[in-house]
Amino acid sequence: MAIEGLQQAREEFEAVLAAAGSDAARIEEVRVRFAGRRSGLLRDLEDHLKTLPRDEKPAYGKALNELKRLVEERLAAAAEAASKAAAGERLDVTLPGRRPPVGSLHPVTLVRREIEEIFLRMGYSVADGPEVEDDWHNFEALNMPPDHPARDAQDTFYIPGGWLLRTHTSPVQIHTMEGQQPPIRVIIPGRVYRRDSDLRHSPMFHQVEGLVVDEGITFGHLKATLEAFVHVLFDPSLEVRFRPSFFPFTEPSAEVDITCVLCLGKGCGMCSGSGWIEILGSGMVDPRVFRACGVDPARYTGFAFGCGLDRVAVLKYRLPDLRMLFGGDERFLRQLGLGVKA
Ligand code: 2NL
Repeated sequence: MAIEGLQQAREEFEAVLAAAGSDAARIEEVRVRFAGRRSGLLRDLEDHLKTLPRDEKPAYGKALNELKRLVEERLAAAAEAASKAAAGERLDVTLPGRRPPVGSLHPVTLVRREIEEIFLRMGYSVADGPEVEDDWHNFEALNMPPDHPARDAQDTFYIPGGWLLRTHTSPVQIHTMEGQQPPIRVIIPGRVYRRDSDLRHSPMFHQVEGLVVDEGITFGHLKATLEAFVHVLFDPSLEVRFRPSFFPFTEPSAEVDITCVLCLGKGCGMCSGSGWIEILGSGMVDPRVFRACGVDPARYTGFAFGCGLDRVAVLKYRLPDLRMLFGGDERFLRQLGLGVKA
């Protein structure tokens, strides 16, 4: 066999190896056929070399060595590619499973539940109502006539057909009084909506409001109740102060401040240097609100209050930005130590 025979052997090898693809067993068959030590084709060609005349040996031997090297290299490369492909497909059933991340309750939910617990222990019930309301329940019955500034289209999301997204949870209290005579002791947590969006405002936020109506309810009841509430919610060592204020639905009205929970009264960024943090709005229910709901203001008095849940969450969890509560970033919950354990 002359040198052309080697060329033919090479072409055949390349064709057969290509046909084997990444099938390890077929690559092994190709190896045995061409490079097998006992009966491979290369071995036969070596035997043939020995039978050649002396002057033909050098050229043939050189070409044969080149062919051997090529066969070895191609076989090694094919075997490696095959083993990589196999590893990619392999399923190791002994690997431990991945734990699904375990979630946690949102800080606003935790704060809401905590507040519900405090008032349930004081004998209140928890009520809820629709987030889409009519003008009467959200404004008119709360002593906010059509020209009242709080009704400005800037603040309220209106829905075609005379509906709106409630701007506070007070309409639920109106429904409560419409449907039930006193005594009433109720709190209403829920989502509320205002056209407001900046560092401290989100267009959707959470409120809890409370309402107590009975014979003989006084501002003293309001003070004692709200003092007890903030002492349990934050800390009994905090000072509480009542500051005169105005709301259309209460008279008199007061805002409630507590010692700043961050600086304990020294003054910091959170309290704008004042040492006090506003935590509640409150007041004695205006007789006009009672009349609008069919409650007799000659017989009954009552107090009401409102508190922003998101703000309480910011204070309790020391959040630098209120918007973190609404970002839906699970890293945020993990950082708070509230959950999403991997
Ligand atoms: C605040 C102020 C307040 C009320 C809410 C209320 C409800 C009825 C009658 C009278 Cl049905 N008042 N709610 C009263 C005073 C203040 O909230 O700053 N909220 C975050």
